[in-house]
Amino acid sequence: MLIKTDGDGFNHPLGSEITSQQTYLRRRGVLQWAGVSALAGWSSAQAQGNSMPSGQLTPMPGARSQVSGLAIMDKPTSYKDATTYNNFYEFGTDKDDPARYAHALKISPWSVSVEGLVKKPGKLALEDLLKLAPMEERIYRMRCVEGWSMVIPWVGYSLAALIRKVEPLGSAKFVEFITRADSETMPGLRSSVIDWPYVEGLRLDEAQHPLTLLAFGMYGQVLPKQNGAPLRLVVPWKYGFKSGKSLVAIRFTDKQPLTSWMKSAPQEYGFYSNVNPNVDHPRWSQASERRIGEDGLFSRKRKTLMFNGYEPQVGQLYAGMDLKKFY
Ligand SMILES: Nc1nc2c(c(=O)[nH]1)N[C@H]1C(S)=C(S)[C@@H](COP(=O)(O)O)O[C@H]1N2
Ligand SMILES: [Mo]
Repeated sequence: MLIKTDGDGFNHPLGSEITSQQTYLRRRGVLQWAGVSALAGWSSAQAQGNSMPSGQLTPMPGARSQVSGLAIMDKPTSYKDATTYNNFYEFGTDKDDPARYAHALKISPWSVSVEGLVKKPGKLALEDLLKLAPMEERIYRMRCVEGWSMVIPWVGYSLAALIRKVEPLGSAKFVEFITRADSETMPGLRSSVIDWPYVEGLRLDEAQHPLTLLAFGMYGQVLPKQNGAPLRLVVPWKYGFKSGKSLVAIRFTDKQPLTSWMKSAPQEYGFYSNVNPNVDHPRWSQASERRIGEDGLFSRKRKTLMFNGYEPQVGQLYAGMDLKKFY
């Protein structure tokens, strides 16, 4: 499989260019999105799927994030690469499968069920989730365990806002994330690489960390389906697979969840999966990475940073832990 890159062409608005008018725009965007029924807009954008955000998906601007330490110098990955080189095994294991097949995913209506050890369990409609906190734009590094990385301007808000709202009980220690599994629309479910649905998990304090993002958009528009529409997790200091796409349930538990990747290959994928250049995958080094659109097809030029560069913000979460053991 070849990666075609167009190198430049990044021109979405920076947080600083976004004015308070965007509050109006955002509301309008929300309504448009909620109103998308046959999702024709999604499929035509899907078919093009290539250049810049084409303007065919509903705009979803975000205000400059208030979370500190987010300014990074890295150049954002082109929209084309970010939307055509994907891992979304529900649609197949090739990098271009999600862009080809995810158009079939039905995202309206959508709701997320909040379950387990919380005072306020229940189903939250997407429309309500969109209004739960102000949308922020956050440019995060994303590093896949396979050794490539991207830089993506996400739009969303801290998962902590949702967690506060549902009021976890004192006994809640972990959060499990369950994603959509629909054999009608997801050809990948025929394969048994993963015990579907795709399940991920975090410790409660990791889930509450301000960097942990509940994302609804990217590049100033709603998420394309191949990137996890209508909402996904983004945990920037962990390997990409911790960031579950197309979430349908969030469950608070007192036991460490058994995630899909732990089930399928426990020696290779641990619960924590923090980006760590000092702990190699059993089959390959994690010391460096290839930035999509920047490096040659097979060369890895960048040194991988501890916690993907977010050590100042998240290092404390792991103080005293042996990260070789808790990989
Ligand atoms: N539901 C679901 N979520 C998923 C995956 C998946 O296969 N299914 N793949 C993960 C992996 S391995 C990566 S690297 C990221 C990729 O996100 P992106 O395609 O938006 O860059 O999504 C993660 N979330
Ligand atoms: Mo990944």
